[in-house]
Amino acid sequence: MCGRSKCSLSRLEVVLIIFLTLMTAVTLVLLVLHFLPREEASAEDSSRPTSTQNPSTDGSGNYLIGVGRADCTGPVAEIPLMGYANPDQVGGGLLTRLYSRAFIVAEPDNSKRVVFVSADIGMVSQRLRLEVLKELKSKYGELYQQDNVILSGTHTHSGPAGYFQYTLFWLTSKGLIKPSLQAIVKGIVKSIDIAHQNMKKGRLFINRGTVENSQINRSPYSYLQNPASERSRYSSNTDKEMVILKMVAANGQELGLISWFAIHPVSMNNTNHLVNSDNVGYASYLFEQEKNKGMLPGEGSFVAAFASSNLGDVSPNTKGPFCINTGDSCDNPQSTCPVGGAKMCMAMGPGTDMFDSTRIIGQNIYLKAKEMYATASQEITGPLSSAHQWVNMSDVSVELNATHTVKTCKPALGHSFAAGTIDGVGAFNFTQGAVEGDPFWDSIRDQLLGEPSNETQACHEPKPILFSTGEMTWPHPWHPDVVDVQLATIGSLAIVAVPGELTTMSGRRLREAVRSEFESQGTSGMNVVIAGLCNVYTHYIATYEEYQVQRYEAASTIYGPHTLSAYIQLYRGLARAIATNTVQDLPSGPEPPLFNITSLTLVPAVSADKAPTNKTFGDVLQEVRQQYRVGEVAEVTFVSANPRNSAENVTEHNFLTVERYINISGSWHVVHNDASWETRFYWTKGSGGRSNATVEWHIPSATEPGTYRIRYFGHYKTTPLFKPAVFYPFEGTSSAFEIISL
Ligand SMILES: *[C@@H]1O[C@H](CO)[C@@H](O)[C@H](O)[C@H]1NC(C)=O
Ligand SMILES: *[C@@H]1O[C@H](CO)[C@@H](O)[C@H](O)[C@H]1NC(C)=O
Ligand SMILES: *[C@@H]1O[C@H](CO)[C@@H](O)[C@H](O)[C@H]1NC(C)=O
Ligand SMILES: *[C@@H]1O[C@H](CO)[C@@H](O)[C@H](O)[C@H]1NC(C)=O
Ligand SMILES: *[C@@H]1O[C@H](CO)[C@@H](O)[C@H](O)[C@H]1NC(C)=O
Ligand SMILES: *[C@@H]1O[C@H](CO)[C@@H](O)[C@H](O)[C@H]1NC(C)=O
Ligand SMILES: *[C@@H]1O[C@H](CO)[C@@H](O)[C@H](O)[C@H]1NC(C)=O
Ligand SMILES: *[C@@H]1O[C@H](CO)[C@@H](O)[C@H](O)[C@H]1NC(C)=O
Ligand SMILES: *[C@@H]1O[C@H](CO)[C@@H](O)[C@H](O)[C@H]1NC(C)=O
Ligand SMILES: CC(=O)N[C@H]1CO[C@H](CO)[C@@H](O)[C@@H]1O
Repeated sequence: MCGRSKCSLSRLEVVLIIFLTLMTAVTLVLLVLHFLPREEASAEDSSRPTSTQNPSTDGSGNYLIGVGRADCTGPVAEIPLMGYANPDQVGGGLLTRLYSRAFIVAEPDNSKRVVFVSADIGMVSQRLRLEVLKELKSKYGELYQQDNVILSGTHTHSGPAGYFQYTLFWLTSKGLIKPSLQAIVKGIVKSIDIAHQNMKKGRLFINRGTVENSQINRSPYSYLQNPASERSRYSSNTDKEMVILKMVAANGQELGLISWFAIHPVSMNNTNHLVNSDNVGYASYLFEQEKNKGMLPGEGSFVAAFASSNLGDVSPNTKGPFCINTGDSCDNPQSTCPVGGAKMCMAMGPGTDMFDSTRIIGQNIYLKAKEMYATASQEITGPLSSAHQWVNMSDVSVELNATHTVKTCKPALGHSFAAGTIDGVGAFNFTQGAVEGDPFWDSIRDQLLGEPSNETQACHEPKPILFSTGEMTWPHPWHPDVVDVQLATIGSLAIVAVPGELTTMSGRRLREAVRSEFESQGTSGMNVVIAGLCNVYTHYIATYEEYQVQRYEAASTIYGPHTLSAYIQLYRGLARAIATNTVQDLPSGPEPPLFNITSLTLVPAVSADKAPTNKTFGDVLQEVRQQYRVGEVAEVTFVSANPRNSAENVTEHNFLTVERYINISGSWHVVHNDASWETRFYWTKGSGGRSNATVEWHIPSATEPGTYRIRYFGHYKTTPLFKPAVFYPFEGTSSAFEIISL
């Protein structure tokens, strides 16, 4: 290999080697995030005075409330999907659109406001947040800033990657992909714009309930490391509690809801290529379809967000882990199989396939939220507040007690990170629970990336370091030092915005610490929820005890064994500042950096599109049948162009419609679009710029008999000599077909 000062030309090669090593040797970068909710402490919580019961007698609202939803899907083909870090898992079409959902709550005199955004993306990155805040500043001045805007990702593992500036994520995204980043920035800002324009007097209600049969703990062996006395306070090793916030205008109009529930949106597994919002996105879809009657998905004013919480160790794949080769259970401390090792140990969902599992889990969550929404009666009243700090997480001293002070570490990932999880396995022979390094991989690592310093190794004990990312700075730092800690309160509701994935027990400890901090400052009965995947991504946060056994979540707790203790101390500080009205005295901390990232990417450039001889774009290659029954799949294939053209050319593009013929008017009426759960858009690339689009309509049982057709909309690209590329819209239409009754 080249010395750093010599041969800068081959640095690209070095990056590629590192990249390929990372991607294949370690299909690991399971940027698996978590969601989180809160739960069992609920018996105790609900007995508390959650809010003062003094609904305004004149019927006017306690707050000004605005809600908004905007598309943030981005390019649906050829871009790596964010989550499993599987280099083969790139976009190849669309199942459901991705949305940013924004909620603004302001005091009635408009003096203070809080913005909560839940976006159907893997996680919020620092790059994304900085760009959103910059846009907001140019539009709204000081109104929306880092302290009162919370950005949370749902943690779907089926959204486009490419919106990261730290090198580890940059590599696994195959670069910084501007159309991907821009789609999310625009979508988030637009959802906030819509909410901002819609603000009206209204009231907030909170409710809690238990969602059954939808989660398992995917690291139960880690959970068992927590003290028995602590575990005995809870009836389950996952938080089954869902918290919802219902929003209603003073005139009675239903505005929307936010739900916080801890579940990984990994019902769609790492073989999926269709962009979609997974189980929690499907819950949003069902709720919005129910409230926005007669509207197409993505339309209508009611906004329902199913946001992430302490989902770090929570899987939706409720059948549990089995060896896919032998059928044995692999629910063991290393999640390994007798034959084939850890690679064979996978958990599957309750359904017949991943689509079915997504549907079942999404529907469970939706039905519970619907019930809780209908019965929510506990009103939230009182002032708003928000506190925010930037913190160098590599450098936090934590006072455990009067005699012991410990420190966080520079970021590093352990060997078990490369093992992945039962929701998405890694590669090679990495296993979970490794407390010793593997000389083979360590020596490859040392040659390629450099040896971790003794100081960092000691700091992360007992984690055997695979990647000492905090000591890797070329071409930019591999992991963040500076992270956001943020807390917002709306009356008795406290939203803890966490930059990562807390495990179940980590979430319980953090909520309890924040609640008791408020209490000790004289503010009792706070409803504390954890919002996950907020503001900047830092992988996982396991408890100190869980950290000792180094399963995936612990190996991915990047600031070392005391990461959770550090966060607890920091969030207590924010709670204290809010409770004592001293937020303005909090030091703002070191500003996060904005790197000048190269536009170099490994994603193929979009070439000019070509139609087969004697065909044109939108021509039908494979027709529908003449007749279908409900429950069947209508399918049509068109001459297509790269769907990335449509993301470049227009911000919100719809790829397809299913239309019904209305006899009386003699016109076609759209019944589904590309955001519909019932439709799937597959794109397959051929050679020489040729490609096909196949649209499937999984005909739901409620479909009325009649005459239907399917249409497809795209943009093709031509590259005239010496001129910029031109994009032309085109469309295709299937033959009409009949749906006949059974
Ligand atoms: C993903 O789900 C499909 C079913 O939809 C299944 O056939 C496949 O084995 C699963 N793959 C993994 C890696 O879980
Ligand atoms: C964060 O702290 C570490 C350890 O003290 C230090 O090396 C690093 O430069 C700091 N980073 C920033 C951005 O201040
Ligand atoms: C302080 O914490 C350390 C580390 O957990 C523990 O060993 C020690 O006993 C504690 N001291 C007191 C006084 O609680
Ligand atoms: C993992 O694989 C490498 C290369 O095949 C081998 O040298 C190493 O011993 C293996 N490690 C374990 C723990 O099996
Ligand atoms: C770590 O310490 C050992 C023994 O003190 C020393 O031989 C080795 O070079 C050190 N490694 C690094 C990376 O500093
Ligand atoms: C960013 O980097 C590019 C190429 O390395 C350079 O041309 C450009 O001037 C840099 N931009 C800024 C704002 O530093
Ligand atoms: C294209 O159309 C022309 C004229 O109709 C015909 O002669 C030719 O055979 C067609 N080519 C193909 C590949 O179908
Ligand atoms: C549609 O209208 C035509 C002409 O009015 C009529 O003949 C036909 O039966 C109608 N079809 C249906 C399905 O109602
Ligand atoms: C497109 O569809 C045609 C007709 O079904 C088929 O012959 C061709 O191989 C397909 N091309 C691709 C890239 O899938
Ligand atoms: C929104 C947008 O940019 N639309 C453009 C897509 O491409 C066609 C053809 O180049 C333009 O006419 C549109 O304005």
